[in-house]
Amino acid sequence: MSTTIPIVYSEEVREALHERRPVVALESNVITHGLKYPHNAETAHQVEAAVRKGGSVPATICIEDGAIRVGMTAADIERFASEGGIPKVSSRDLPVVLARGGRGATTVASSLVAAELAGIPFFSSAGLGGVHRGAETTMDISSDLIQLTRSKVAVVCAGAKMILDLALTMEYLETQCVPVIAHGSDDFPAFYCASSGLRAPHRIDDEDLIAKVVATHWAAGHPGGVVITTPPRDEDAVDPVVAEAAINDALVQAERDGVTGQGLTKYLMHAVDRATGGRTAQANMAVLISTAEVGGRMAAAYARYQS
Ligand code: PSU
Ligand code: MN
Repeated sequence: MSTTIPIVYSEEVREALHERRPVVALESNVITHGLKYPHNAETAHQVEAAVRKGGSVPATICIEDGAIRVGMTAADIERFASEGGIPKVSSRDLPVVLARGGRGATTVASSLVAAELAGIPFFSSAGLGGVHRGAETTMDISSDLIQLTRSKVAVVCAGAKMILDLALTMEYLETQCVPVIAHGSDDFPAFYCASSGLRAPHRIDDEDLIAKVVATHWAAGHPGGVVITTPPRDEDAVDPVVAEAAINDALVQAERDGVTGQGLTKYLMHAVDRATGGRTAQANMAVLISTAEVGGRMAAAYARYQS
């Protein structure tokens, strides 16, 4: 028996793909696990509006009734935002949740799987998962990075989450042959902050040239993605000294509470939000939105390049 993965498209996304108009895939784990209600629902809608402003059609992805939804409806977003207990589904969980007819919120990694299956070459989120601090003993490396080596999807983001070891994250991407292109800055951004202190291997401000780089990567036979970074806007960025202090405290708390595995990213992000009086959550929302607009422009540039 051959198995096909059920995919349910929203009308708008189906039409856009049919007419070869640009589409940007978006994750849903940030709705269920990243932000609190009702900010999560409001932000998800603002992210979609930002993709449109950039010139593309948004396709927020989730799993419902054992099918991949590509293009969540407003009702889907409200349900995911307000109901507790919807599981985080990363790549390793995807076949189990689909085969069981279950539901879940997709991470960057599983959203990339879904985007490629749906024929969407661009994805946007605020920050990638990456190599965690202390990974030399815990081996905690986000499957977001591994999936980038396996799915032909370009990812537009404000770098990787600052709670991570960003130098090791960059090393990993280099080792795994994933191109990193910085748009609008010399450095790899740190999600809440404009710079991680690490220089990006390439800076390209011309969006049409970035589209050509993505097309060239795939023409050369690479089976994976490309990371395109865009820094947070000055008015949204958090003071790096404040963020770093909060992260260090959060790491100590996580160790004390024995938090490891798939719950760690959420635990750390929320601890940092509390320590900064919500400042980082605010930045997270703003960066999701500003990044989505850039993602919309990049996907549009890629569609122009392809035509
Ligand atoms: N928690 C948040 N915001 C997020 C995530 C978790 O406050 O954005 C996410 C993203 O969905 C990302 C995932 O893909 O966490 C990475 O998790 P892990 O480090 O467990 O791979
Ligand atoms: Mn992990």
